[in-house]
Amino acid sequence: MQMSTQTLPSEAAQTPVAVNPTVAERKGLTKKELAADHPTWCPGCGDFSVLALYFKLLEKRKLHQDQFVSISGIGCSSRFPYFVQAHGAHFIHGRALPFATGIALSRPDQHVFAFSGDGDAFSIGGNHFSHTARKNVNMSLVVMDNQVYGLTKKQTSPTSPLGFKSKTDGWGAVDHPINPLKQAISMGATFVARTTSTNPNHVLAMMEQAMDHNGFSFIQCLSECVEFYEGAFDSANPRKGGVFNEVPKEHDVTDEFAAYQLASTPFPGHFGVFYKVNRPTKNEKEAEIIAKHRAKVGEAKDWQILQKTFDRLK
Ligand SMILES: Cc1ncc(C[n+]2csc(CCOP(=O)(O)OP(=O)(O)O)c2C)c(N)n1
Ligand code: SF4
Ligand SMILES: [Mg+2]
Repeated sequence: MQMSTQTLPSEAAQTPVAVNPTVAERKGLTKKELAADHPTWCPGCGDFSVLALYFKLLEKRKLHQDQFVSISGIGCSSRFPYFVQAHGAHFIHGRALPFATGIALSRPDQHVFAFSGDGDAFSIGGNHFSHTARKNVNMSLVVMDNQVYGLTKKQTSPTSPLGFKSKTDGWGAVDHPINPLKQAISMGATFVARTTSTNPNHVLAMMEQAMDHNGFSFIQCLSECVEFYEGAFDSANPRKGGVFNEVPKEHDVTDEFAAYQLASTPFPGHFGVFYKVNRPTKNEKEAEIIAKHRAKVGEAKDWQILQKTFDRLK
């Protein structure tokens, strides 16, 4: 068979794309250019704030549409990518992370942001949350935690507190809620932070740090569902008589045990970075294996290697 020397998209994806100088000189995008559609969330939903701060982050870091992707699962919060005028996908319920992993591993030129809800990330997608954390895939996950299933109109979620009355727990929730921070730390996430949508500067600061982290960065962002769990986070909001306690300055973010202990503080707990360490990412490990293998096959292109493999199977 005659083999063409054409470069396939997957081959181009192996090496970070050299930034075209004219592109580098481009001005950062504005919120107006980044906003795709008017969000269909209920007026007052906490998710509006997270979206506005994501636009701010993209504006501030001068990211263009060809440098990032936004991936989500299903839920009110997961509508997120619809509202961003850039590459993204609103994927299957609970499956944002495997989809995002595929992009992260094959497109090192992209920063991958995943957005999820507490049901999407910790219930149906709980296994993916654990495994993406332990694999340390290079991406940022923001979970808009409203402690309820919003889209499906008020079912108990894995973070709903004991006694929460919902359509699935008419007498009040009886199941012990999960603590996403403790779960992320114990599963091997290398960046774990907590914020709340009512503190915009803090949300932006956490998103920036998450984005700058090399590895799996996870942010639990409290984001009120005004329709089905109104007032859930008042005790964390000084404007509603609550307290916003930052992670103490003396906290050592590399101390796993200290992070775990701090994450055990009863609600409203602390806000900030709980844990941050450096560990080789899955991206780096796979790139190393590919580079080693590539050295053995000389200049052969991906599809030529694949063809050889198929030929051997004939
Ligand atoms: C496989 C599958 N199971 C169940 C559903 C129904 N469903 C859609 S969203 C959702 C829960 C959403 O809750 P959450 O992730 O907390 O997002 P929120 O709406 O609160 O932002 C459920 C159960 C679905 N779409 N797909
Ligand atoms: S139902 Fe709740 S989570 Fe969904 S858009 Fe309305 S306020 Fe937001
Ligand atoms: Mg929810």
